[in-house]
Amino acid sequence: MSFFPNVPEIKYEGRSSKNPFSYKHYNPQEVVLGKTMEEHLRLAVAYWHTFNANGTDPFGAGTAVRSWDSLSPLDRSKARVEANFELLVKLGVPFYAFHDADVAPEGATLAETNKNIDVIVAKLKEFQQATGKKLLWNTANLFTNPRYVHGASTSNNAEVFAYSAATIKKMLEVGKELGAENYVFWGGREGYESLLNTDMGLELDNLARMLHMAVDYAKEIGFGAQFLIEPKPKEPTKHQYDFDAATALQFLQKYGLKDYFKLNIEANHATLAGHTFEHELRVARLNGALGSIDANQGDYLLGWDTDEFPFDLYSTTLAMYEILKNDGGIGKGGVNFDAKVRRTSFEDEDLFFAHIAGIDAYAHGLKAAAKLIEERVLDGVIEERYSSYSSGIGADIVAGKASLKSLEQYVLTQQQPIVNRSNRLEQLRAALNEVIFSV
Ligand code: XUL
Ligand code: CO
Repeated sequence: MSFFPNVPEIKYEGRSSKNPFSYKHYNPQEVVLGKTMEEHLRLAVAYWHTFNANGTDPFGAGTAVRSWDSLSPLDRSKARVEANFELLVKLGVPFYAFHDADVAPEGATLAETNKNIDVIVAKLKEFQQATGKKLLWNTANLFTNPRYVHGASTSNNAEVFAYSAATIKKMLEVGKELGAENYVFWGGREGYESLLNTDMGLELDNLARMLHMAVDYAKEIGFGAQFLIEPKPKEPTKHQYDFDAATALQFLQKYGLKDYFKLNIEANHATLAGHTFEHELRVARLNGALGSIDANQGDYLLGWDTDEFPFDLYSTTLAMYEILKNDGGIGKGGVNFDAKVRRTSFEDEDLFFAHIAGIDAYAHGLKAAAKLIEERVLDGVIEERYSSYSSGIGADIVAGKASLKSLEQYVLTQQQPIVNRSNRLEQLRAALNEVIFSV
């Protein structure tokens, strides 16, 4: 049975194609800087947005009607598994990602929930084997159920901490069973509403305790996935502890967790934190912690996480630039479309058009970023801009040969006034435009 009978397999047809069911830029086997596009991007579909979201917002009901909606909970979950793999095959996307709550209905007890999960995991495994599709990452949803009202690992209620631990344990086992390449921790409700009633020290210590327990258990069961923290500054929590890349890295460092975690950087979370996506990727990269990305984009006119499919070529180009500059590229991570169709795009086909748009935006960004690197458009400018550190007093500073005293001596002996040079940023931006237009 087909869930998307009107959708053909999406192939690369190039720029001149007028077929909306085709890629204009994503050509999986095309080699860019020594690797195929498929290898560079490691594309993934996010289960929750694609198979669970139906367009509800705080003011209105769902607008999308899917064929599985009328089924009983467990049958609905089974149908979604089949729809997931049909979509992956038709899009030619190699990976997917999910939370426990996305794939199986929650039962009345933990034991019942785990039983439901086992039924679905067996089906996921069967379909993975039949199609060759893989799990980029899985995670535990520790934010939807009302028990997480005060947080999960950072709840004031130790019973909730315990329930969270049991849920994470199960999802680590599921990750192992399905061969997940990564495991994500997004602290949706790990934060606080008001400092007036919050023991921030205890909450942060407890968050670290939970992550250490997860590291230990993964070792115990031989689950070799890369662990990832996904920073976000707020929403749903007013202040989230993993605010941004720098904050998450400081936390990992302080609690002796840095060796076990990298970061999953999401575009819309970056902008909510007041950063660009490329800023967050640069911070992660410079700290050896660029693990994976959640590819989407926000709306600069709105202050919340709109999770739109990415179409901004500046952002995808500069994101891919950071990934290409990263040692090993995206590594075990991937480009996961943590993105949802707009509420007004409620037809099944929109799920395909949205992924095609996002995938082509990233393929275009990859080609533009490769050209920026090959032609040294930015490297050349940066090398020249910092050239004062390659010789003379600058070289001494970099080599650690200078002190306040020696630098004072140097300044006192200089006859000429200091001369600065223009940044010519507008010229550089025009050069970037040219590269994006040209690929
Ligand atoms: C929420 C978000 C999550 C994580 C996984 O903003 O991005 O879906 O990616 O829990
Ligand atoms: Co995300």
